[in-house]
Amino acid sequence: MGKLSMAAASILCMALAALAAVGEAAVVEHTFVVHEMNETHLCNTTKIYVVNGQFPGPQIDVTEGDTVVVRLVNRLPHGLTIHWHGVRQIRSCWADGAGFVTECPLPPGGDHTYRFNVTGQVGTLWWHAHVTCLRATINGAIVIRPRDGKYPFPTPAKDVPIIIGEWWQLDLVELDRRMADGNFDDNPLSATINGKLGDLSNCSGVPEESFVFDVEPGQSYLLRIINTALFSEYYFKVAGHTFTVVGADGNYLTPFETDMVTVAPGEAIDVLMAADAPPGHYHMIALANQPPLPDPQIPVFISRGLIRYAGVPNDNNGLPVPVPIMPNQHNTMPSFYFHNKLTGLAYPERHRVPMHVDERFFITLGLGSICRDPTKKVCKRRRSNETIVVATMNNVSFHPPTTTSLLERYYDGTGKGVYTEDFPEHPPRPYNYTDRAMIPPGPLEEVLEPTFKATKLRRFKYNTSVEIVFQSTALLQSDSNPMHLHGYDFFVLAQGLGNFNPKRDVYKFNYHNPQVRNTVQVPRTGWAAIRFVTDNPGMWYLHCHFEFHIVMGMATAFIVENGPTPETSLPPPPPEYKRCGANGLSQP
Ligand SMILES: *[C@@H]1O[C@H](CO)[C@@H](O)[C@H](O)[C@H]1NC(C)=O
Ligand SMILES: *[C@@H]1O[C@H](CO)[C@@H](O)[C@H](O)[C@H]1NC(C)=O
Ligand SMILES: *[C@@H]1O[C@H](CO)[C@@H](O)[C@H](O)[C@H]1NC(C)=O
Ligand SMILES: *[C@@H]1O[C@H](CO)[C@@H](O)[C@H](O)[C@H]1NC(C)=O
Ligand SMILES: *[C@@H]1O[C@H](CO)[C@@H](O)[C@H](O)[C@H]1NC(C)=O
Ligand SMILES: *[C@@H]1O[C@H](CO)[C@@H](O)[C@H](O)[C@H]1NC(C)=O
Ligand SMILES: *[C@@H]1O[C@H](CO)[C@@H](O)[C@H](O)[C@H]1NC(C)=O
Ligand SMILES: *[C@@H]1O[C@H](CO)[C@@H](O)[C@H](O)[C@H]1NC(C)=O
Ligand SMILES: [Cu+2]
Repeated sequence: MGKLSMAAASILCMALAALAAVGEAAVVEHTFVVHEMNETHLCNTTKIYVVNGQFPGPQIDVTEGDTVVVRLVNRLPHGLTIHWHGVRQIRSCWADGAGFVTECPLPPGGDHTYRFNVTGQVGTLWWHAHVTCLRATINGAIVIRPRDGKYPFPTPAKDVPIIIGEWWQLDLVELDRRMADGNFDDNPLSATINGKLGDLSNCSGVPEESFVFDVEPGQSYLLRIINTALFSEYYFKVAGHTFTVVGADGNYLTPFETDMVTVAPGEAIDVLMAADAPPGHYHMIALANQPPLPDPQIPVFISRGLIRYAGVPNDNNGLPVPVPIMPNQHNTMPSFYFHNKLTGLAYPERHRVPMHVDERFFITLGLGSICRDPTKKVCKRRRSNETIVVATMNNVSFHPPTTTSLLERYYDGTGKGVYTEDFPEHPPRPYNYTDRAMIPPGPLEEVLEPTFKATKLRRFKYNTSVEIVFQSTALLQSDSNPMHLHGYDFFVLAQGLGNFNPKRDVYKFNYHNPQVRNTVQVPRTGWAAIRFVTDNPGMWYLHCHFEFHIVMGMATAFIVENGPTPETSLPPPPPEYKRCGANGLSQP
């Protein structure tokens, strides 16, 4: 889409939304045709996978309470599912779209209809492919507007998605294969903002196109910042402007002022930006952060865009265009400070934190290795080619099924031999989780590194209050971990650096106005505590949203049993649901 038609389209969306808001709940219908497309960046034509010829894909605009119906037509040579990231899917787990967890991928040539309601959520969510790495280009925003048209902040003149992503030259299916083999040396070529690499990238001096956003002086804009990247957390700034953070993951936040937003893969952050600077042009920048050495290093990923005030000539009156001053890419502390400042906008009836805990988990997140030869338990470790590097939760690396879906097995009562229900409540042995001496070439990791693959899930009775403390470890690397739970929003009670200490740290828990999220960025060498009540029956994927971590096994799934009534139970699969095995549904 051109710059102008982009702007025109968002104005049209606004107008339609305003009309819809006054009416009854609507059915919002889309057809997503997924196909291959050639796109050229940096003098190289690459085959990518897209929906309806768009990267990022089409935006889904709804008003809270609407029903969404998406017909998915698969014209790829690969299997495919689409996940509606953050949509609570209350009693509609069948439509969650998690490959091999809630359904088998739709085979090439197939079509499939997803139908679900968007209830009790307002703000920004998104959708993406949920098999292999296809989500790098198969993704888009879900914008949910309030039914009464009222925001708990001044109504913005316009809203715009800021979809931060990556441009890959490597075929995404090939990338997935390589990551599953423990190889995480592949990198994207560049960061993108709304699909644009930006003018800091060029080939033979010809700069790449930048994302451009046109503003009117004095107006206020709602930026819906979504991180769809496979790899990195991003810092986002606009020169000469500050933001008021007002929402995240389809929930409102207590507004606060900042000049920088941090957004991890899976997160969606809503901010207001007032066009209150002297009229001119201003650069925006999205910059990926990463831990410093001795962690494995990636190149600098950056995309630069532009804010243009109306009435300012194209040459910005001959003045230089201000560039925001970004933090050092190796400094991950701004992420911790940003996430630590978020609190929920208290709605007493909906957002009451359960004060008791029925089941308590302490879950370590890290890497490990298994022997390449599956018959061996002993092999040369430390990234030798006798091992495959995997990712773990409580020292279990998730092994997803490849020909069946966990939800169907659970529903049919045929889970035996496919999964067990003994995902551990705590790591098998305590160690100093955040000791950076475990990062190679450190001496400490060798005894802790061996691990194993298994399909260990956990089953909960309906209406169980669950608390999880996630602990990011420094085992082989010291990454943060954006943990995402399907089918739920949870309270983020607290986060901290170092090892979680229950005696000291429970006093930090915020029971008054915690943020309500579907993704929590567990800080690098730190922890985060969440709580939720199992009020939505089904099979719900819990995983890190760094793609290499999920492919390598940093995942599990929670089974939530039916409650006592039909209103608290998962209905049978809807007629449009396609069972594994039917119509050749199985592997990609
Ligand atoms: C992409 O380009 C290749 C090589 O020129 C061509 O064979 C292929 O048909 C193109 N694919 C599409 C979808 O246009
Ligand atoms: C979605 O909403 C419609 C209309 O209110 C209702 O008939 C339907 O049962 C709902 N579906 C689910 C899964 O709750
Ligand atoms: C172009 O991209 C392909 C992968 O699609 C890669 O193999 C090749 O090396 C790239 N060429 C250049 C000049 O970067
Ligand atoms: C092109 O990129 C190179 C290296 O990234 C940079 O040094 C050069 O200034 C850029 N040229 C243009 C015209 O942007
Ligand atoms: C593993 O690495 C060694 C030494 O670099 C090499 O000789 C051997 O062929 C490799 N084995 C495999 C299975 O790649
Ligand atoms: C854990 O490791 C960190 C970093 O090396 C160190 O500062 C801390 O003292 C260690 N804690 C314990 C209990 O050994
Ligand atoms: C994980 O379990 C393996 C045994 O399966 C053990 O050797 C290893 O030390 C454990 N690692 C951690 C971090 O607990
Ligand atoms: C859920 O459990 C709480 C107490 O733990 C109880 O007060 C409430 O009535 C239960 N709700 C349902 C729907 O079972
Ligand atoms: Cu992770």
